[in-house]
Amino acid sequence: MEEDYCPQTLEEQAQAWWEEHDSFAVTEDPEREKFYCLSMFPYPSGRLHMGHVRNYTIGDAIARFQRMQGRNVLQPMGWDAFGLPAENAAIKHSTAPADWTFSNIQDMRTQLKRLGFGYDWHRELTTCTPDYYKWEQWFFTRLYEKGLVYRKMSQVNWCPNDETVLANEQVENGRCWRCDTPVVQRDLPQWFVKITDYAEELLADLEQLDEWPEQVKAMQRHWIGRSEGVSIQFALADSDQSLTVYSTRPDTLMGVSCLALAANHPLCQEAARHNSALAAFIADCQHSTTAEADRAQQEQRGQDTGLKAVHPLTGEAVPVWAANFVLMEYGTGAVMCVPAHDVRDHAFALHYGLAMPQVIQPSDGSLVDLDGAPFTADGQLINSGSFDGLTSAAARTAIGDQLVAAGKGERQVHYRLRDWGVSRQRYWGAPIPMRYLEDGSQVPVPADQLPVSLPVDVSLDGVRSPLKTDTHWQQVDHNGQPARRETDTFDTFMESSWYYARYCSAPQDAMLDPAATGYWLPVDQYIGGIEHAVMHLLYARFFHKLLRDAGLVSCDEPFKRLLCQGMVLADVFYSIDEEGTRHYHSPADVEKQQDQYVLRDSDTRVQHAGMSKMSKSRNNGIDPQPLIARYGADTVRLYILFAAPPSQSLEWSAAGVEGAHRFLRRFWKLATGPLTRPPAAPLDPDALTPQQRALRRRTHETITRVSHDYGNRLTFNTAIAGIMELVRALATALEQLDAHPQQPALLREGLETATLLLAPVAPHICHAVWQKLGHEEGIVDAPWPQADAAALVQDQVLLVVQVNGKVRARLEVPADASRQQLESLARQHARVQPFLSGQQVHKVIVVPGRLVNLVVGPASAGQ
Ligand code: OV8
Repeated sequence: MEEDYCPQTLEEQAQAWWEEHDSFAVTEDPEREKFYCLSMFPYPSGRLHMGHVRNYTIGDAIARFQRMQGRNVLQPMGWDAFGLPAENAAIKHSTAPADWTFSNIQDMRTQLKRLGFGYDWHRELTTCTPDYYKWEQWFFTRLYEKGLVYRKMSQVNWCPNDETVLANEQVENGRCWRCDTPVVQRDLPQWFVKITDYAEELLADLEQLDEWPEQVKAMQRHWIGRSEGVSIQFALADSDQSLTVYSTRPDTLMGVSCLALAANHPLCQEAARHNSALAAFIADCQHSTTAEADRAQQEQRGQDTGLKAVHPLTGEAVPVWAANFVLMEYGTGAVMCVPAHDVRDHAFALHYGLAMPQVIQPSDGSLVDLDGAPFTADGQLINSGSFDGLTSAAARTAIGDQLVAAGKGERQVHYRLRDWGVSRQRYWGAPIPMRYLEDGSQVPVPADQLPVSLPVDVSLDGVRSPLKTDTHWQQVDHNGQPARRETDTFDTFMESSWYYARYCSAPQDAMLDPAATGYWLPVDQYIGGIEHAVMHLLYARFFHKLLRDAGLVSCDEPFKRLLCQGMVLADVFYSIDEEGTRHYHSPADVEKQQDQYVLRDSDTRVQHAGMSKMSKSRNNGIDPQPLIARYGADTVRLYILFAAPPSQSLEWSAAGVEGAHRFLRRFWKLATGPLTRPPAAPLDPDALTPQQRALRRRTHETITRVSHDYGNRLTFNTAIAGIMELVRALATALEQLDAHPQQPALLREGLETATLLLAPVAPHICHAVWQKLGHEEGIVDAPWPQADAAALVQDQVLLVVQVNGKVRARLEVPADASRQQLESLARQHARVQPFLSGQQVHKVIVVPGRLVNLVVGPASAGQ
């Protein structure tokens, strides 16, 4: 009979069963439809946090559901093992990054197994091992040979604390995204991969991704930043030189009040030789510590260079300024300023008292107050000579045409996207496989000398990469010539740009096996955090196209459907000490007494500061491990999926975890009671009472609903709510187990269904129940239940009977009853009769299938 629910034991048994049967190992099977379910692989940072648990629970539920649909499901796991955190931790704990990393991997793998995730561990990969990064190095040298890789000096964002170059995206408000140190500018030779060659395709193919969140596609579109415009030539007065500017608004050309140059533009530097104010301004700009990404946003400052340009259409003189908001790295290092119609130029002109000629007016002819704000929208041209009266769109064509005809302009498409700088000056990364010969030339490492292995037995002092100081390692023979190795390593986004493909098969002698990638790719479902919307997801799409062009994969896009999970939030609590310092307290240490929050086992009051993302700084992280130990993996999984739809933020609630656990106990009680006995009589749907038919309908409706929620909407929360209702209904019906010969078989069907439906979410308990119900096969391989169309037919409906608008009775009636039948059933009902006696029915309102309202009043005499 009923057993206690003991998650620790039954979860261990289920996991042992999967292990023994190697349940999650898969191979290509052209006969079967494949499903590749991938969750973003973790940085092996120490222990799993709740964001990981959420990510991997969502992925596992999808994978298990798809497997029960009969698909050949690949769900792999691995380690994004290079990167700064390992180096920083190694410095802190005086270990080598490799040791720290591998020990974390051990711990985190154990945790993932404890959560029961169904990974094919045979495919586990670790990006810091030479057998992985060798192929990345090989591919890089191929790209070099194809002309898709180059080295150039460029101003980079430099984090003085981490001693590394940061990509623009890694600079947040002028600070390092990892350690928050203010970023400075520095010139260094860097390796770049030509992502801009693929800008057009990366943009166009977003259209194919109809199962990606619109928000992510919009972010990528913005990041690529395609624009159509005209590059316009301004001759320099008294010189044979000219300046070229690019503008998407040639319709405003007649409103130009100056040209602005980057401080390090050669013409500026030249002019500064005779202009000390300009020289001082340039020097100031170069000492600016503002990261490139943020410079465009800072206060506009400038200095007149004294140079004059010639307006290409009017011939008028246009002053040339140096300005801090123009970047040499972007476009030509020169822009045209149109203060009346551009926000930044407007602020600049206001600050320096520059002219602000209005050349566009609103199409409705209304007036614009340029002292307040520029008019940036499209409109109609004024003060523009022969172009007056044209719309902005027409003027863009007309002015563009005239510039082109005069040889002073060219139509161009531009992108905001820059080439991908992949060099990092840190140690813990894949060495960039390039060498420098004594004559200064650069050569790729020959394929037969790969990998360039990273020495792992090192000690870190936290200042310089061991590669930079190890001259022995740096020296190498290149076909008989002395050469020096590149000491920079790859950006870790290189490793994460192709790992999904390496999971498909990991040959010893090749980067990828096209037959295997052809079968498994694209990934059918990719799941990960929204923080990867631009960088990782754009680099991986780019890399995929490079792999395709090398014949290593055959589809155009790596990830068919994308789910970006929401954040996990938790309560923030703090107290303030005598010195006024805030101390954050873990939600686990706080309890509510009456209406106040206090620290557990003390009467120290704490303040509640709402909910926010779990973070170390606010001490509001909830460690998954103790929860798993206390409640079991199924409870944690169930809670996480039940508490919120996957793409929304999840507000952590201890009471919610308790609730999930209670449900599993109820389910266990239902499943281990009398229903484990096989029913004496098989289910005969025709022999059911109306009440039993209703329960059976609920069972089958739940199948329909849950299938749709898991498969299409990915809303596990609503699916679980449906299963919970079904379990509740079954538990109630269990009380009348012996009331009807069909009842045991009916409940058995309901219970088996609920178990199958719950299996993707809480696989351990469902595995155990399935065995108790006498199934030899594991529930992982059980086919998904199908709703029986006959059971879904609603042959009875609930009719509400009102007398003068007040509900007096509810009764089951045949779904196809006529109005007349409904009225007569209502009148005859025992609960209704008393309200009719001595009364006369004046009016009857019938809403078929729902309601009968009898309007009655005193019987009038003579009737
Ligand atoms: C909390 N290795 C990279 C990475 O992000 C992925 C690679 C493909 C570039 C957790 C935090 C508070 C997600 C994350 C990712 C996955 C692996 C984190 C979500 C943020 N979060 N939500 N709640 N507890 N590795 O180890 O950081 O976006 O999808 O799982 O994360 S990672």
